[in-house]
Amino acid sequence: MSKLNVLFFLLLLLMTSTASGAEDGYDLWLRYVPVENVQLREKYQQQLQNVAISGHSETTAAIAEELQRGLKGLLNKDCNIQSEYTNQQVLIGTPGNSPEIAALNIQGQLNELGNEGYLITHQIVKGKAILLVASTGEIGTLYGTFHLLRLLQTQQPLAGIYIAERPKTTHRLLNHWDNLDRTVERGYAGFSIWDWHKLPDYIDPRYKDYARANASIGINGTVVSNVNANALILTPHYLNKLNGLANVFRPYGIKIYLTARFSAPIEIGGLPTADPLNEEVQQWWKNKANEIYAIIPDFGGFLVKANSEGQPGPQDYKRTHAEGANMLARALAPHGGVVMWRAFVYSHEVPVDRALQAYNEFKPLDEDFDDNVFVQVKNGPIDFQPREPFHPLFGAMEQTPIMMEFQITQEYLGCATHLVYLAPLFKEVLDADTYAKGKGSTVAKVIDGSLHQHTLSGMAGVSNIGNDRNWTGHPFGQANWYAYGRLAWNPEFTAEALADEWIRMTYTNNPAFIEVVKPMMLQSRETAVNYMTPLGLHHQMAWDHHWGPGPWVNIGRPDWTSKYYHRADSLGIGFDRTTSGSNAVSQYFPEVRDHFNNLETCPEEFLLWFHHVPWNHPMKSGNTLWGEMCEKYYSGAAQVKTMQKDWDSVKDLIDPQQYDHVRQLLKIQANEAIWWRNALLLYFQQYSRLPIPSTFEQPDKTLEYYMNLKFHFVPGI
Ligand code: BDP
Repeated sequence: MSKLNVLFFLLLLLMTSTASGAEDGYDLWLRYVPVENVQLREKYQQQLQNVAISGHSETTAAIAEELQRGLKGLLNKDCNIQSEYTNQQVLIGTPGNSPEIAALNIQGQLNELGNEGYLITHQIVKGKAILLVASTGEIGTLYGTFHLLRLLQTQQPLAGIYIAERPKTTHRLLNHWDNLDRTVERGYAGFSIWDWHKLPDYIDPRYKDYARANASIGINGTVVSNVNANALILTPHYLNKLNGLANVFRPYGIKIYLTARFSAPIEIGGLPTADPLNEEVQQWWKNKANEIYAIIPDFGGFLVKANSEGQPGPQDYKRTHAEGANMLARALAPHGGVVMWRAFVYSHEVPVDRALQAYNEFKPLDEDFDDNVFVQVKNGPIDFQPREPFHPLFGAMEQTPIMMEFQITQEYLGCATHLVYLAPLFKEVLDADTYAKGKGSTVAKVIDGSLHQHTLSGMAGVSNIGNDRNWTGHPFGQANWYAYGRLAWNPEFTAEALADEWIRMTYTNNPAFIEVVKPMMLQSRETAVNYMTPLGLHHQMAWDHHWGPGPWVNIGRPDWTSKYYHRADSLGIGFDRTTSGSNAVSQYFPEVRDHFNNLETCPEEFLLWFHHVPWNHPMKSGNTLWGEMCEKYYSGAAQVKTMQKDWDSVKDLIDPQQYDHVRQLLKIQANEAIWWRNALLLYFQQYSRLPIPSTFEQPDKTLEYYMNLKFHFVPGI
């Protein structure tokens, strides 16, 4: 080959590899590349050559399209997919769309699994053993199909398979904090994926890929607008645009929900009031609901942030949260919609410890909410901190379905530059025991409705999705979206199992890679806690943008300052929430209250959340409190260095572009971990007046340096 030819060949190679765009992260965990184990791939090829997908709906078409795409990629071979069953090896369908499935003796089982549940097993059809993916609902068969593809992606054998799945919750939602101008509140992955200007005429292919990704993990609803709501989203102009999205999402079982600005009757309705007991206002919302359902017949309902952080609400008219929620619920009820009323409220007057306020407001209203109202509660009593004890409202409201609100976007966990796998955080909360009905009354059982026998149950996750090519900014942000959806489906899944699945589907099944990356993910949340807010510290972030450290923040309302939370003084540090302090502990059931209240039994990870502790307090490790703080901060920053080394060690095992993206972000994280460590320790040292042990590398900058850092443009505000 001449030099020119070689150059041309190389160029061609480069062009074809980038044109395929396979490794830019866009495909998420639906990365259908040939099964690495060749023997297994050949086996799958034999087992899945001919497939029948019964039915002629948009959903069954979506199933066929997904399977075609998945099998072609995974098996590296075109499969034969038909809509009529004629002796194929695989049959996907419902008793309603497939006479063969209707004739099987599995109807009782299918009924138990419900419309969204599914069965994957072998059955004899017309004398031949075939692989069956069946459900009573077509959405169930879509979920089953994604499960089947996941089995292939994670290299599971199909022989003797028996999978019976049903979601543990009825409502599994993403909450987008997306504004109409396409900025995303606390979003770090670019702008909103909703292109309002071009909708509904231009349907970005991303909408369908968004629906596919969500359906693949069982998410069945999305609130597309910010909780700090704009009433305009409820006007016909936007409702027509929403219809464009709803049409794309429907085949994938995803309903659209909207945030309802409480003052909308004034702002877009021209009424003088938004008082929920005013008949005209009630009628306005009824008309609005009718109008929405005329355009989007399967509209899901409203999410509401009211009387919180300046948002309007029923208390503006001296009405209760329940009166406000019920007014909306009654407008939606005839159409089957629900209201998700947020419990994230705290008063402007700051009368008591902010941690107490949601419980104080909502617990007395337990009997008052209509049947189609959820109260949506953040995982902890303050605000999505790196670590919080579970919110005391879990278990406390027997009559009301309580929906979990997690934050997938990393507002307080390093935005989209820190690798922090959030499943351990989610699980810590879900597995916590409320003792509401004695031992074993976990938060998971509260939110899946089983503890208090609710038919409505659910979870919401504040989305980390934006229009970045890889959706979430940090490639590992995808794992948090994934794990959230899977836990909303079943809170019993483990963080480890979900990390394992996600790694295999997103990167590789290579054990050498998994052995390194899985432990790295599982440790990463504790690492972030260590370099940000160990031992129960919380709310120590910078003013407004919440990205870097700011223990000195002392402006604005007291409960927006860091000092309000750390309470450091010459004697010690921590917020006394015991029975002799703010008494927040007493909002928990007695077993939990006593556990947290007692300095001896309070877990050290919540020590400074509940107790004000002297600097020389002896810790379990033998260190003093100050010594332990130093240890934690230094180990956090050191752990990020270890993550860097671990990641370097797997360099050759995955795509170079993917490897390099994470490598660069880890470098940022390593620097920022030191920033957090130094800023916090130097700041607290003013009070402890104790040295950072000489065994540790001393900070090379002064406290003043850190305090004077100013950032004018940080994403997410
Ligand atoms: C806080 C965020 C703020 C949100 C608020 C909420 O900083 O942007 O509006 O939560 O959940 O953590 O309403």
